[in-house]
Amino acid sequence: MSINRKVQTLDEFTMQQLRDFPSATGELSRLLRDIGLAAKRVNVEVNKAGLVDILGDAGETNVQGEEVKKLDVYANNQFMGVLRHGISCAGIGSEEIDDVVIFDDEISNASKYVCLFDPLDGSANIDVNVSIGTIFSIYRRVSLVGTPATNEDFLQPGIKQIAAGYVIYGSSTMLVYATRRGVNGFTLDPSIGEFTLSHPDIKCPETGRIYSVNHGNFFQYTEGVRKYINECQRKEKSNGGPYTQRYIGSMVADVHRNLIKGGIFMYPAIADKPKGKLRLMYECNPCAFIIEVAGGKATNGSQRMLEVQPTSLHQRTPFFAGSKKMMEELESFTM
Ligand code: P6P
Repeated sequence: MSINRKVQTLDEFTMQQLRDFPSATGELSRLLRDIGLAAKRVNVEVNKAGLVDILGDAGETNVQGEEVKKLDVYANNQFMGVLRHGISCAGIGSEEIDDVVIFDDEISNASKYVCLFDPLDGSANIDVNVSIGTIFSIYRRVSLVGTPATNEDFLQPGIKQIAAGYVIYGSSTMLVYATRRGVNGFTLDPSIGEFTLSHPDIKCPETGRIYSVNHGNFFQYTEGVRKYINECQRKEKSNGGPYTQRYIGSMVADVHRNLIKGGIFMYPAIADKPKGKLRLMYECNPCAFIIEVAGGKATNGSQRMLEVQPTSLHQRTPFFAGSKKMMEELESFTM
């Protein structure tokens, strides 16, 4: 009986990766399957957010001091729940929770991975139906497997990531993840309720014509960033007219567009956010990992993003990432 291999589901894809590496334990495949399950559950709620009273503030504020939307809470609980009840994760760090959560049960302690995630990034866009996303990052533990995970397992530089990815809840729902072997995109097929391989071996175009930045903060940026933005707008550019400016205000959507079409995304430091706005551990490092594996570059404005040594779970960082040549053009103005 021939099995329809034309449409490979996420689980079939990760199983195939396992076949290619017989020494692998299958833990990463199971972890990715757990993340895919939580993403499908979140997707259902995101898709009907306008229909039921799940909008609006949950009346709480999260560790960031931001008003928490009910979907934030739901998404956080879904991802934490599947990972806690799975068999491949020793603990998690979440944008929604002050400290890391060590699962500390026999099965979880025997897991070799920990996971960090922003369960629903861009949640301010929920009420206006703009694409939002989940971002996740997977590390191998540095603490002894068989014992409870420790803080050090989470505060590792991005270069140590085993895998990283995002889910974009947009016109379609996609899960994109990277390992060192490559970046692959899976589109949710509602007819079978599975993520199916739709974007194999994604490469970030070496250059592009889209620059993505919040122009409202222009006069707060450094001189070098301002000069680069002016360069993007210059008419008589050697490679044609001015670039196109696109800024969705939802990191996953902006990063995903640039990953596919080429472009550069910038969230520089500004006066009231001297260390930037975006979070190193569960927003910038996973996106930087994906962009680099796909052939692009990512920095904090002065250093390769993946080499930054973290000091705290929720630390912020300036973030510049995208097509290699556009990043090099930026660096000619800023570094
Ligand atoms: P600003 C959404 O709140 C978010 O964290 C990212 O998804 C997005 O890229 C950024 O903030 C937008 O921030 O200050 O431009 O609205």
